[in-house]
Amino acid sequence: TQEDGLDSFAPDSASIASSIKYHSEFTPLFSPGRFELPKAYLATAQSVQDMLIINWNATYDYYEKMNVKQAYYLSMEYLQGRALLNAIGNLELSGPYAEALRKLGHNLEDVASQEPDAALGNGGLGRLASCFLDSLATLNYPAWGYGLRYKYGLFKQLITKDGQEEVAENWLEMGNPWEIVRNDVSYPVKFYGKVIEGPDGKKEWIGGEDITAVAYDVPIPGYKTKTTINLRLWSTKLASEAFDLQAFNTGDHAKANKAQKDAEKICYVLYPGDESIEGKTLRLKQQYTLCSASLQDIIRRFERRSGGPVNWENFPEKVAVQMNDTHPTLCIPELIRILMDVKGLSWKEAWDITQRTVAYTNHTVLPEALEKWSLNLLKELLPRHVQIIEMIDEELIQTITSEYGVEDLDLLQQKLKQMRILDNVELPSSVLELLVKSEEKGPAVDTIEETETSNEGIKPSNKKDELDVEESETEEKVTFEPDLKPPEMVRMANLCVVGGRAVNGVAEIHSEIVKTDVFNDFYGLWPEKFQNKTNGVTPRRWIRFCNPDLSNIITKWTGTEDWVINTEKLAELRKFADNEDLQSEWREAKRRNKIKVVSFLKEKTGYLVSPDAMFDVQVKRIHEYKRQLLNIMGIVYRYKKMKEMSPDERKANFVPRVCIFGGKAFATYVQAKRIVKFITDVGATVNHDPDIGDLLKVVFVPDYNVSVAEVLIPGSELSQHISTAGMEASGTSNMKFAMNGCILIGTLDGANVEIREEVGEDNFFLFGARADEIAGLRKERAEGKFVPDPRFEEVKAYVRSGVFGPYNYEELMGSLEGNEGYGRADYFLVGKDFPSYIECQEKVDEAYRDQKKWTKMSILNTAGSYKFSSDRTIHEYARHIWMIDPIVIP
Ligand code: DL6
Repeated sequence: TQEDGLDSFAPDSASIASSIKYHSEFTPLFSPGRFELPKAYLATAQSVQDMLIINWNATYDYYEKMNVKQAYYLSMEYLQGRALLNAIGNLELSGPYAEALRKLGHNLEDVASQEPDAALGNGGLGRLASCFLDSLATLNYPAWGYGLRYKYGLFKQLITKDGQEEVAENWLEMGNPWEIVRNDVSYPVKFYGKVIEGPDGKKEWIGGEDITAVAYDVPIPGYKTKTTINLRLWSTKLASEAFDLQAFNTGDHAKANKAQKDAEKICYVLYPGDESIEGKTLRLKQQYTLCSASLQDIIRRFERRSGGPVNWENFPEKVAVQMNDTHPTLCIPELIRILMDVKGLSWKEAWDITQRTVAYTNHTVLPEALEKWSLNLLKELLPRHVQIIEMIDEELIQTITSEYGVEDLDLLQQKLKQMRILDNVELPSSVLELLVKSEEKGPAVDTIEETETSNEGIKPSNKKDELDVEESETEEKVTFEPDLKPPEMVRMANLCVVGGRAVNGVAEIHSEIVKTDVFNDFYGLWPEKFQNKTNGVTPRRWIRFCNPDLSNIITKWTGTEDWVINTEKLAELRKFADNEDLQSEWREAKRRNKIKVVSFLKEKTGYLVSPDAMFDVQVKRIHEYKRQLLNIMGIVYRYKKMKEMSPDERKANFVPRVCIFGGKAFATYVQAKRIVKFITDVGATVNHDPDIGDLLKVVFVPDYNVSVAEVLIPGSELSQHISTAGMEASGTSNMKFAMNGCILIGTLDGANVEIREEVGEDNFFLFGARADEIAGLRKERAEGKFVPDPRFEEVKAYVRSGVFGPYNYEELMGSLEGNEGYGRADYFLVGKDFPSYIECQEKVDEAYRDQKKWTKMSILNTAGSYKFSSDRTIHEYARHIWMIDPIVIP
């Protein structure tokens, strides 16, 4: 069996210690003869990497030999976090490594804490990609990840008296022992230039700027298996022949260096600011680099494995490409370009192969996050791709026209307007003629209308612009004179839906919204394309390794460690939920984890909190739709009520709480940064208030990342997932918290809906409006019919009274009211959900007072979380979208 295979190679602590010592001799950077923590970390990591490389080679060789069908996951983000404990855990070598390091004078945890987080992602989307890699390897699926090797990870967040500040996170400063630079694997990537047509009609893209993408491979080990897959990250540099030696030699060093820097900067940072044209260009260059280098690599592998003459028809039988959101959309025209222009296939063949190869996952319904790019910018940067996109658009126009016919011209025009890939671009003459002909018999042809303004890229920026964008959709349709023509745009999501063989949402409710709202027209055309794949998280990192205490208890009570792979076994805990022994072991484990959180908070924030209080946590990106503002307004209400009571009343009425927040606001998202400032100001007041003491503490943990989550989640008791219903696609931290026996307070949104079904409605604190009520409630608000709850008014007035310091909260409070200049009134319905939220929080206090009841709820959360393993999700992708089978490495 695989496990026997692993056992026979399993090194003991003595051989591990000698490997670590060997590497410490050859680890650069640190003084010889000394074996301090940073050096111990690098040497330990290198000794682990040796083992990973052996398995990684074996995996790769076997795939090559068997010519398996492989899935390729293309993602701009991977939030890998730290690798050391995860790798030795998956190799089942945690014990021997701990012992080896002890012999060498170190503790494994201290050594592991030296590792910087690999934070090549922004939030849930990137962490999902990383969980998927772990599951793919664990389940022996032949699959790889492709991404970019950003020089700087997501920014480091500092919390100062002014709120959030961002500084660059140089995660590669000490070198990265987990990567292998592959100077033997590199590809040219072209930008700009022009397209010429040969005598045979063949198109050639020439001139422009050429850079080189170099592969950096990161082995990803599976749990208890030899399978070790690859995460291939591209880094960019100047093609060596492109260095301007003449300029350099004549002393124009700046000129010679510029091209070099321009090439390298593509991989400097994730999501560079895109307000400027330079920023937009850079983002587009990043996306194209990922797509072009990855596809060239995939195609080269396909050709090599074909072994003889290549049958391109077979490409989709060997390759499945998954686009993680719309960032890798350029895969579609790039695959077509290579097949047509380089491999000589016809348009029809290339388009057919592409549609059978790529698939698209949608991760958001927020209109501002559905990417659109300026057609002009694309034409300049990728002229050949625009020609291909135009061909796809024409093909789509024909499909729409034959689907809806010309009987109802208004309907046809509306569908074309909504569904076309090219927005605000004139229809091809053939269709225009058709419309004009029909118009002679019936209604008039519409000219271009403005429904939306330019809104490119993922733009978590100042929401005020976004509000303005949305509002324009409800305005009267305007016919533009030619000189006021709205910008011509390419809608990437539409291109993904048209080009993809499958389109999936990431939780049941989200996939329904995708079908009935976001892509409803496409669903009408191709219902068979649409699927749901509810997200999941890896139980290895998110229980087994981050919560060893709870893991041991689960293993003891389920009688096996199998649950780490077969999470259905967790459900067996249900039958012991009332058992007093399990309950007391469960509570003790939670308390030990809370004590770890206490030291962590002290170290990171200086605040000392009591482990006897309830730990109430909201950690996620800061965004208005996630409603950290609702949480903190609820806390302010609690604080105000406490202040109004006598000390005895206070104690009798409130369960002591530590309210913990963490998360980053996108650097240009002004409103999110105001929310961070507000939370920290409330903390500064409440935490120093002698009347309150341990009854209430509010702590903002700076620089939230994967490692911080690994400490906080096991020690949490209540966690908040309180987005405006219909706006959170899924959420994945909700799954991690439930797995770790934390009870959720939340709305019926994203995966909350399914979590509540699984853990039981009595074990989930539900409040707030449902998704199908939101549109009506917004309308009611806009019409001035909403009557706010007096308790909400009281809280706003309290904040405005200056209790929390001199900062001007007018903008923040005003946004909850829709005053002049704040856009739509309380778009995220904080005021509407506030009463049911604070009433639900009273129920939370009541439940917590009964510790037996609470512990039972906690056990039932872990027991009911089995569905949310990313193993289940990956099996579903493999079977329903990629059509790949597991293959065990002999
Ligand atoms: O699917 C992973 C994750 C979901 O759990 C979150 O609900 C969703 O917000 C997130 N989406 C994104 C894409 N955002 N944009 N743009 O990060 O995906």
